[in-house]
Amino acid sequence: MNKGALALLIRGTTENWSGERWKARFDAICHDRRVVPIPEETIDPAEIHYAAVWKPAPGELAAFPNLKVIFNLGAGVDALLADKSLPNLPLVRVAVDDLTARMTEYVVLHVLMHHRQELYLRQSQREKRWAPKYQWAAGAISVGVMGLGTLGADAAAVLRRIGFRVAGWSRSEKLIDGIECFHGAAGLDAFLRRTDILVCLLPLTPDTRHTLDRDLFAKLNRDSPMGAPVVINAGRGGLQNEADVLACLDDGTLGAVSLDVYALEPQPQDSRFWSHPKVVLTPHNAADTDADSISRYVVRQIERFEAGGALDNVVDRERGY
Ligand code: NDP
Ligand code: OXD
Repeated sequence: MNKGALALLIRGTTENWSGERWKARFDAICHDRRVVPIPEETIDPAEIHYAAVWKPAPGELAAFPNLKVIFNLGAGVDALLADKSLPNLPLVRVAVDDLTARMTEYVVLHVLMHHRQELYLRQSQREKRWAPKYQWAAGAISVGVMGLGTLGADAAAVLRRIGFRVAGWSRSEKLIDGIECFHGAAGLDAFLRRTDILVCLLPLTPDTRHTLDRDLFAKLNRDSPMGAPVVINAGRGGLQNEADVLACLDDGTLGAVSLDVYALEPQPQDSRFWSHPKVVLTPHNAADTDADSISRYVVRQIERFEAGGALDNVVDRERGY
């Protein structure tokens, strides 16, 4: 009997999301299962049992009457859940070591960049100024990681290993060796008060939208050895109130930010984020999605599901992540 086909609905525009690349990777490991890029190929929609997607158009997934599982090819499912016609089927998100390691690289790079005063040092170099500033040790700096899930927990562990004082904040209570754990609304203020560098790796949900606002920034440690606190956001642009971010940089509530994600992507030419001296901008590439490891992850899950096993990393639609 024919195996149910796997539809690919990949609507990204960057090299990372090249449809041909993903199709080649899935073909190489799917053997006797058809891999069907939509809409290029014609197929009876009833033959599609699985869909691997990145930002499909609203309504596209509702066209497959025998769909059993939807695999989001990224970790964040906010764009997908915004589609009110999304079939009510198991939705699996990405959680693979490759993506986690890439995000940890980004977080460590940016925490160290601010900790080691790189913005100041590069400016001094441009001005040919030999003007070292005292460099405090990692152990003098408290990093707070918002979101202690797949990505946040790994970044926190590596920062801890480097020597930072690391805390994390999550929805549910956690116990992680070497990390001071806070949770829920009740734990937020204490978490913020001790934080010099705030790293945000939350998912974007109705509860987390615009969490990063003036009110929150004002609660970060005002006695930081760094002068003013720093914020690094690689979760989603919708987590930050962008007018507040800029105003808080201008009035000194924040010392600097590293932002990988924005409400509008790509950022428009007239955005102040491009040129603000206290902003380190990256174009939503903190953790690229690797077609090799993620196609293997999806196909492994399909095979296990067909053998009667459970799916991993199924999104809880009530929580939104
Ligand atoms: P997970 O689902 O594994 O972890 C999410 C974490 O956030 C959990 O610790 C969860 O708490 C916590 N959380 C969620 N809602 C709340 C809340 N209301 N209050 C407090 N804590 C909350 O996600 P990942 O770690 O895999 O990914 C996080 C996000 O990173 C993705 O959703 C995506 O948006 C973004 N991302 C960005 C990329 C980039 O290139 N910039 C690449 C990949 C992902 P609890 O543990 O209690 O459930
Ligand atoms: C993801 C992303 O969610 O690329 O994986 O942002």
